[in-house]
Amino acid sequence: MSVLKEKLHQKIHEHRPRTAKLMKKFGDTVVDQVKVSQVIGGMRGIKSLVTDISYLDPMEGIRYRGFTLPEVLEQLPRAKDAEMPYVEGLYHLLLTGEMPTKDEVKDLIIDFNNRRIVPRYVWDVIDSFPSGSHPMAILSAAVMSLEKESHFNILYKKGMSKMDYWDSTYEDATNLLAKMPLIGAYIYNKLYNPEKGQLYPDPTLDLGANFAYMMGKDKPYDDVSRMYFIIHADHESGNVSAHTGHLVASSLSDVYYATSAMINGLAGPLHGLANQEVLRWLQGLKKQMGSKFPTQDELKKYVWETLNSGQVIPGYGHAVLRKTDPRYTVQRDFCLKHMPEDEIFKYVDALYNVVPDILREHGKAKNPWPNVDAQSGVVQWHYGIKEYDFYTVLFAIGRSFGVLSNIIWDRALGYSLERPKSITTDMLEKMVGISNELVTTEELKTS
Ligand code: NMX
Ligand code: MLT
Repeated sequence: MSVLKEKLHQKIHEHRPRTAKLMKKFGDTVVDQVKVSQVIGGMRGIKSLVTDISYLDPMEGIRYRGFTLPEVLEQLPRAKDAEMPYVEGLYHLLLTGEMPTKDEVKDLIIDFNNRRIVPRYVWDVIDSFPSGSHPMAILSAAVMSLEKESHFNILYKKGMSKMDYWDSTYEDATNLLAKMPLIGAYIYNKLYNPEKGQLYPDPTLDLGANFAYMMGKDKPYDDVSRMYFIIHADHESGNVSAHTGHLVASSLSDVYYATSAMINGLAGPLHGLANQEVLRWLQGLKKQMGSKFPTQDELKKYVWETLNSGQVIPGYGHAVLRKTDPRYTVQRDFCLKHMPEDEIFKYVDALYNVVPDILREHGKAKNPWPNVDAQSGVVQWHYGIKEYDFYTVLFAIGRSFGVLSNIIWDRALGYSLERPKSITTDMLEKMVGISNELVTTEELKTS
């Protein structure tokens, strides 16, 4: 058993009685109440999931296992010449709640390297996609094609005990995580850099550096990859991708089904795809401006035009956050250090000075501040990844670390099949004491 797996085993053993006690002794204690607006409005804010991997405070932003992002980036072990820590160390932190030692990370890097080999048929699946396919669709299918490798499924069919579910889930999850960057890089090269041909990983490199190598990028793209995968890893359990992964896995579908599903959820423009939308929207502005940098008034006009045509401002707003996303700030600090003169970065910064006030004046968005996606495409663009359709694939590789860590713990703690209850509109109307009479727009305006 690897060092990480042994530690995880111990943590699971210690944690199980806590969950069992809550269920047995306090199962009837009320945690939350549900309003009509929440039932209709995407269940916003209802406390109905448990995870210890991360917690999102609306004002402070994300904490992984109690650590803020700056603390995570500062305290996780890193290579001698690196600015950003090893992604493998993050996996240790998410799974165990403890910062790993350098030796523990080294052990894990070797373990990941041993699990990297991607079967030939996955390349065939990717190669068979028609041109014009979105990279997220290809990624989802590539992950799905690996399903037959699932240890969990083999052991389930043999009658594995519930107490052991976490073990083969850990094996499947770690195998998949080790392969994800290779699959991502292969998709990129296949779509946008076909002359590169077959790709071979460098066995001496950690996950982030190897991804940079496979993308054909020099330093500091290794640090960009590490930063990118780490900051996108988790955002507690209720976001669409994490929740989808958890939901699908709750039926004991294996991690390949669950990860493919989470990728599909991430591919929506209100979620992970917003990072490509930001770049598309910025390019629209740049096209209008030609070689001239926009004035504040020109920026304001562009933002209002987008809103008045019924579209959202990509990269702004959030379902939970009510302040600037710390993931935005981490990337902004990186940009200030490495690319302060980058033109697109200047656009993003200039927009930060006008968008929040406009969104407040517009009066709809509860959070006028930027989220992670407002900055992430800029960094990729700067390092030559200009095919912005690809950006959400990078988000997905990072997000897999959080989603899969959660699924391993779901299995360890025996979390139930997810199955909330739905009701009809008639029932809702009866509950609030109205019948389904015709409602006029006038009545709604005055109420
Ligand atoms: N631009 C314009 N309108 C907005 C924006 C925005 N950036 N954000 C929210 N609104 C609108 C929203 O469409 C809704 O309008 P309506 O009443 O007509 O349906 C209203 O404001 C209230 O929405 P909120 O309660 O503030 O936001 P909600 O929790 O429903 O949605 C997002 C959250 C993230 C989906 C929303 O802010 C949005 O669409 N942002 C732009 C897309 C984006 O950046 N998504 C990425 C989120 C982060 N991620 O990586 O997943
Ligand atoms: C995420 O990282 O999942 C997004 O910020 C969306 C969310 O938290 O709802």
